[in-house]
Amino acid sequence: MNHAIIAYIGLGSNLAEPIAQIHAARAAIAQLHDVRELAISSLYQSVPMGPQDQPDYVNAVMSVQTSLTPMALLRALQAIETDQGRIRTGERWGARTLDLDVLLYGDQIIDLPDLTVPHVGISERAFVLYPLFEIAPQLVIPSKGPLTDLLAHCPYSGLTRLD
Ligand code: A4P
Ligand code: MG
Repeated sequence: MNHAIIAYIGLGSNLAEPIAQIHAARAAIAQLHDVRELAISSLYQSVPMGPQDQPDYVNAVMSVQTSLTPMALLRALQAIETDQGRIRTGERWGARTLDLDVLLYGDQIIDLPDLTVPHVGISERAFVLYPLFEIAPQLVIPSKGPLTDLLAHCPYSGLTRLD
């Protein structure tokens, strides 16, 4: 792969057998053209952020090496969401079979109409930071600082490690 970048992807599901959804998504990502899986965290059960009248989530974070552009990676992830039955209701933070977020793309800061990287919620979300720490403890997040500093301000609450 030429010009490969390390990207981090957040996986989340709270409908239709979330654990199976996450496993299927991981396999689909690993099979994308010009994407190679590097690592995946444990799965975590987490209480919903946002509306509370929805099931708990299962979350994980995966690192990949890729030569796709950031937008091509986003589009490929959205196609996997659609394949796995994601219906976009328009409700903010509503329940979904699968949510795939581009958390980080190398050390790049991206501010496009359809793509903000680092992902906007990254620094406050325990269900992102703790799985990320498992696979990249030394990580420094562009414009936000060392992952360990973010973790120090993010309580491990509402999270249960599965496996
Ligand atoms: N978009 C911009 N930047 C990105 C990026 N870095 N990665 C745009 C992915 N997408 C990005 O996303 C809306 C738009 O964000 C897309 O069109 C894309 O161009 P979406 O997936 O259609 O909608 P969404 O996921 O409902 O909205 P949003 O704001 O991305 O929600 P989040 O932040 O993904 O939160 N609670 C727990 N415990 N665990 C969860 O995983 N997830 C959510 C959704 C709510 N509560 C949760 C969890
Ligand atoms: Mg999303």
